[in-house]
Amino acid sequence: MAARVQPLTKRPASKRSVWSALASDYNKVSKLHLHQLFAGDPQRGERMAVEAVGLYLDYSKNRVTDETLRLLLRLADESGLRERIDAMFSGEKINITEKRAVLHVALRAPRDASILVDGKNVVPEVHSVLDKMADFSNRVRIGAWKGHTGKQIRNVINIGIGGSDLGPVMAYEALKHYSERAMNFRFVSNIDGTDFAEAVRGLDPAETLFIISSKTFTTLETMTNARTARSWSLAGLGNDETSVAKHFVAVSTNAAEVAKFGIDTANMFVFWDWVGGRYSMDSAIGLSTMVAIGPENFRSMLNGFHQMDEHFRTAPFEANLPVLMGLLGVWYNDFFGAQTAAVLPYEQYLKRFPAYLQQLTMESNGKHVTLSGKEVTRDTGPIYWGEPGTNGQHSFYQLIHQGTRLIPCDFIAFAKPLNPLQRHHDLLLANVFAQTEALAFGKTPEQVKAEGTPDWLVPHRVFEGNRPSNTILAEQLTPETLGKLVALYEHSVFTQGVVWNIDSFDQWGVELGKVLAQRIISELESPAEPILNHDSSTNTLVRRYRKLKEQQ
Ligand code: G6Q
Repeated sequence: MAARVQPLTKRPASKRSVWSALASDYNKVSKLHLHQLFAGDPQRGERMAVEAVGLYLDYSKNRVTDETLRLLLRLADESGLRERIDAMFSGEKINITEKRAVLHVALRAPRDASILVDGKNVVPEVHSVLDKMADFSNRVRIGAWKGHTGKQIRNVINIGIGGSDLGPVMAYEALKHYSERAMNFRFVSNIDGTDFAEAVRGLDPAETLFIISSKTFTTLETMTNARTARSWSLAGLGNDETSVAKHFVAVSTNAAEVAKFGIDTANMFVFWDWVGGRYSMDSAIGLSTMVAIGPENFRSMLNGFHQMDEHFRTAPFEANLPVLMGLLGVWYNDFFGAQTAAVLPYEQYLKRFPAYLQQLTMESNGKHVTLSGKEVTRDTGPIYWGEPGTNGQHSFYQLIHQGTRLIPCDFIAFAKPLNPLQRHHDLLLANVFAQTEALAFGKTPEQVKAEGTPDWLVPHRVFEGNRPSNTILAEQLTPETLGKLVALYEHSVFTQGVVWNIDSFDQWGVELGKVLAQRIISELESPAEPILNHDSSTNTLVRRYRKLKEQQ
């Protein structure tokens, strides 16, 4: 199982030498300004760019020299990245703490591919689920799948949380342009009753289909919302239990729990334990996406994912988009001490992309021990955040431009708009290019003075620049492009996880949250005053809540 993982943990000696070489390089490079790097190399903007599978990555506005890149690539080699990529793609159980293969790449493998897990080719099963999803989606979209009273389904509500929610929401928003506009798509995740109440507001239960998405089918939030949905649906359909079959379908790995909940397993779409929650938007968890955009568009999204997978698997590291982005992230995280990274899509449809990436990156690489359980010696995953441009420019960009922290940014833009209106798109793109330019080159006191600024105001209007960014430019936001973009970040996260020698595919911190509340629930709900054995703060909060609740 861990045949290829084990030796990596025994490799620190050579890896240490490249870390120290990078540390000395940092001492030199951190004193250089991007305007010097550009002035010294007029071709830099063309040289430090890679185009692959239709995505253009300009990484020239990063605080690196050729030597830095050479060392970072050596770091990747010495971390065993090539072997780890092969291990992932060949179904080895690289998620060692859960003893699982990590095969989201199999979800988008072509029909004739063969990927073995425990000696069994999983690709035929992947495609048989996709076919079942396509048949179901088509029937719902054309109105052949009718509700209990014979009405057509007009509303689809996905109930799920975390990986069973963020991907579907992000993909629906990102691909809304391609969606069936005669239908409504809503998403319920929070256990806060408001989420459900607002999602069903104004909807007719006879026209509403719920997709209960949960890998385990035991998650408190999802099961609570699913039960509430069941009551809401039954109440609107004459409390006829047979209506459940027409208004509820499940996406899960756990058939027993699905049946226990009362959903016919014929209406269940499966996936597998080798698909991590945050890597599952292209599995059956994407059912709401497929209903929204149709099977053909969904398949073209999978094709986009697959193209990036193949690029990652085969391209030399120096021309490999996820590898380069991952390594640049390590450079800022571990040498410049950057604590965060901003993702700034200049595309309104990608408004949920930063939230999606927060889970992908932070749940994957927010780890403090190595694969062998030892405390890490470097900082791991940075905090990801962002908002779509240009809105962010009118709020937090101030800190990126003139604050005291270094925040590496990814700018994402598309050449062709999906909604071409007058000059909007040129103005949008002018902002992207202007921002990356201003961040890199800033404005000197001399330039500020030359504009006629009074001396006392000059320091306030100076921009020191030297603030790094990547620019990702693609032709247009299509299902295929979205697949490429998500896979780009998935593999960039993987690259970083390999360098840090951590398990990017477990999530014990999330598991903890799933059990923590259990003990307190009964203390909040018990009619008799409970005996509390928490700390004094928690005990007081519990008592205060009980008292306030009684006063209602
Ligand atoms: C993702 C995490 C987590 C998970 C949710 C929902 O990688 O494991 O976000 O997706 O906790 O879990 P279920 O799908 O099992 O309900």
